[in-house]
Amino acid sequence: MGTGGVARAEQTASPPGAEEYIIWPSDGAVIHGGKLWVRMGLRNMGVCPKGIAFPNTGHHHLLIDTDLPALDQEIPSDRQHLHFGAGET
Ligand SMILES: [Cu+2]
Repeated sequence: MGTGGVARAEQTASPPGAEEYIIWPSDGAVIHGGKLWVRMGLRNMGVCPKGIAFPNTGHHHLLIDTDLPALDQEIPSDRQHLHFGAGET
């Protein structure tokens, strides 16, 4: 998806014990230079592309320096709301 689009927040439950976490950078880290790799982890759940109905899977949205939108609202797709709808990890 290009910039300026939106993604609908899906209302599906995570499986018991599912845990999403960020390995790097650490919470509160300040990154200078504008480019970085984010290392994400996921336990007890799988990743798949947006729109694929497969049990216990989903895809990532990474929010940077912004507040979490209301979960019943569309999630923007822009420089502060990165959408990994192809199932990128
Ligand atoms: Cu999405």
